[in-house]
Amino acid sequence: PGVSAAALLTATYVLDDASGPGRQFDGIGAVSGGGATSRLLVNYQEPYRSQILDYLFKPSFGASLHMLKVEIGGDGQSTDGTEPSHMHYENDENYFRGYEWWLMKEAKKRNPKIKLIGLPWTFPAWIGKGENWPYDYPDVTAYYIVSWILGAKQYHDLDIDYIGIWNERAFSSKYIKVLRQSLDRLGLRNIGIIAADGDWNISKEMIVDPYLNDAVEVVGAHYPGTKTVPNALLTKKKLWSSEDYSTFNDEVGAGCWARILNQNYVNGNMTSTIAWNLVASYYEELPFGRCGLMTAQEPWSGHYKVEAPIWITAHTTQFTQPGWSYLQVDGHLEGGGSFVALTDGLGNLTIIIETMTHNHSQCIRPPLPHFSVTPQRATFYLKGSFYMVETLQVWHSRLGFESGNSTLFQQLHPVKVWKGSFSLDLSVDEVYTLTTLKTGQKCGCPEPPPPQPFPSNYKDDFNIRNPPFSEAPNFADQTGVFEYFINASDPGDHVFTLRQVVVQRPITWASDADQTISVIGNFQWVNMTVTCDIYIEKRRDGGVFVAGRVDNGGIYVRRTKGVFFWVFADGTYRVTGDLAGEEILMKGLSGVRDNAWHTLTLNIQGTSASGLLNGYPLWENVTISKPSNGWAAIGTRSFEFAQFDNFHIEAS
Ligand code: 147
Ligand code: CA
Repeated sequence: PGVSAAALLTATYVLDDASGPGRQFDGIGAVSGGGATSRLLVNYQEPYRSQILDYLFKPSFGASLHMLKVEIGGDGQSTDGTEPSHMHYENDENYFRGYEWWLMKEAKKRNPKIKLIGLPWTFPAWIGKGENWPYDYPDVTAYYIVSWILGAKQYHDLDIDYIGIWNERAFSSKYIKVLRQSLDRLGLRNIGIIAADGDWNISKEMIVDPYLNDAVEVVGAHYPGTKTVPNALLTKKKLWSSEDYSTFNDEVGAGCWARILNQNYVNGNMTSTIAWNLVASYYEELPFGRCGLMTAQEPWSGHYKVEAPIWITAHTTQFTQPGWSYLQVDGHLEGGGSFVALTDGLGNLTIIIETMTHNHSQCIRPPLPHFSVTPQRATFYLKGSFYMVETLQVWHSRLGFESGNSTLFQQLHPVKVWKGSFSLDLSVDEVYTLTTLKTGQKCGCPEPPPPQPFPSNYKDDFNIRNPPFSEAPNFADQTGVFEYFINASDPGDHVFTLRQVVVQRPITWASDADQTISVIGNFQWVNMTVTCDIYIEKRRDGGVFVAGRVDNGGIYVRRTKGVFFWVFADGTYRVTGDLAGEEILMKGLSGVRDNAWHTLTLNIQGTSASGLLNGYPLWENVTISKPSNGWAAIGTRSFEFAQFDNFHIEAS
């Protein structure tokens, strides 16, 4: 009495297919790699590994992704590690390295229609014949990429749908045309080229170069902030956000993802959005920790977490397919937020509405200009062939500010459509899907095991005859590539070892170190004893190390600090406080030789470190002030062959 309720903002929106559909929808996807983002996933035990894969790929189950983009490993650092190339050297070919082949097969097993995309971040050195550049010999680079595509088919029966150029680096028109010709000559006309996986600038060249324009099927931009540019529209090509998201996977990350999934089309005419990254399966302290749609970073415990972005994905993916079309609508809600409407052209209709607020939907980049969103009533009028729709299934999410107080992908009562119309009261930070499809599902699945720290007593003798993967569990290569190796003629007990195999600095994407390094364990470790048998292969100036309290990796690997115990083929040793070897804490003679096995032990307790060679003290009482904690690691002095065996760590 005396006070009237403020009128709720109300507005009407028309969905009509009478004048034909809008752009074709190409699917929602995610990236594995760029780099090494699925590294720890492969070592999960069953049934947990399959459960995780189901959440990502199984249709009508979880994220139900339409596309999987993978890195074409190039032996170089590509954000959270290196991924191995199928051609380390010019005359080398092996299509069983790394885990991307396996991941693509697991995705296809669950969804045979999933689209596959390959994109390189780095290339092995031989591609550039000495230059840190992949375009001087476009035929060589095209041969390298086409080999990957042919290998996918020949060894894994995988059909690649799209191929990229060079992630977020320069493109070369010449190379793109050569690649297109190489594909066409092999009868691979169906494989579309995405270019240039950076900004929109390639569209300017496409407009003036009809051959380049013909060669490119999709203009792909990264982190477009939901906007495109006039030149991109002028190409009349498909426009994609071919990498986006990269945001910590909490509720704000989910808000970011919900907003861009709709608004990349609404504001930017983009018909596909691809998340970096698929699943956060790398040590969390590496760069961009937990920036995946879900988290699976503990193969030793089996613990994983289906985060909110998975269910935000489901709002679109479970109710659309590549090949559907967007309806021509403006898509902006009057009270803020957006909607998209899609159809299969066979009478099905899916509407996805999001009302994310500014502070609840910021992505890592670009900066998000201010906007406001208020509660509102939306009335939709279905016209054309949708006038006949009688009911729509309703799926709903509301994001709170912490996990646990959100509603995620819940089915509500269907709405009745009365004479082509229905209304919905929208609050803020919500997602609604309204759809004619009845196939949506959210499982009440078993809980994964509880989290556990990395085992504090950990051993690997690398004695495995037919390893399922080329890399040993939990080792996360940060420069160089460490592979299982067999010394067929070894007389002793080093038949099965781990070997560093990158012998020339790759064509880099990030600042790889000048040394190779693979990290392992728990970043919180303070005190530890690391023991490893080592075998220097490079004569004269070869060298290897074992290390503890290693405090960095990924794109920051060059500035890694820690406690590094090195031995060199010239019979000397060093203790350094950094990977670069500039901060020398101790040095002397060791008697170590190349092409012989030795055992190194590094012991770090509190502020003191000591080292043993073949079980005998070599140095002691070296004072360590920082870093205070970090991973264990192994590595080499340069890009050189070296072997490691009987790795053992005891830590606390
Ligand atoms: C992207 C990379 O393509 C991914 O591999 C990963 O590193 C991801 C992490 O956010 O970032 O690279 C970008 C790096 C910097 C910018 C954009 C993309 N930037 O500063 O605009
Ligand atoms: Ca062994």
